[in-house]
Amino acid sequence: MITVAAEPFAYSFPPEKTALVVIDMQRDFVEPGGFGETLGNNVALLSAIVPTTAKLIGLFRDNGWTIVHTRESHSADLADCPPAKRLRGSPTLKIGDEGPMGRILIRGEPGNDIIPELAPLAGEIVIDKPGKGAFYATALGDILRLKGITHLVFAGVTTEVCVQTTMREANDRGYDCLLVEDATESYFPEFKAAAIAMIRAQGAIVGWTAPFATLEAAVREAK
Ligand code: TIU
Repeated sequence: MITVAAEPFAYSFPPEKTALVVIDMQRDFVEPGGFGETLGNNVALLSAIVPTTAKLIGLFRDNGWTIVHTRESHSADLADCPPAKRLRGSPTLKIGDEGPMGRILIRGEPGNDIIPELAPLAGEIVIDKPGKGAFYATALGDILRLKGITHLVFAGVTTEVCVQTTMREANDRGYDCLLVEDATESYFPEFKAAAIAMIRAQGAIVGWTAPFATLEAAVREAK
């Protein structure tokens, strides 16, 4: 077991039964012209976590631990996109419309690619998810069960939307979850802070949180 000086108290994980889950670090959310910007957000805020997230992925790669990447995406015919999602609000472009990086939030389009700095390597698991949570309408739960995974470490965007939704889904399924604070970001800094606070409140009601350096130090000390 590796024990991290996390909040609200120590988080222990068996690395061979732990997966890193990197949520939706795709061009749609991080780069101008994608889904995030069509919703009215300043996407520049999200780039700040890329170097730390790359180090986190590197830590798992160097140790041969399981890595999962997710993408929020829909099929080209929009069969898995509820009209309620597509029609919500007043986006400048709707899901499926042609944008500067191809059709918005559609699987296989350039905008749906994970950003090059964090691109998955062969053998890493990539989950295409139509919802905010990565367990809904995907094979993620089955894949983790077959691999005997019991603990999940989370990174990605956005903290209070897809990251928090997936952590809550995972928590209800019995996984012990750690969120890496400086490897997750929101378009709304106050929502990121609130999400971190509510995840670890009430004795880690949803899970634990820690900065990357604290996780890295724990891994180093365990060697
Ligand atoms: N809009 C927003 O903050 N997030 C999403 O729509 N998806 C994810 O968080 N990935």
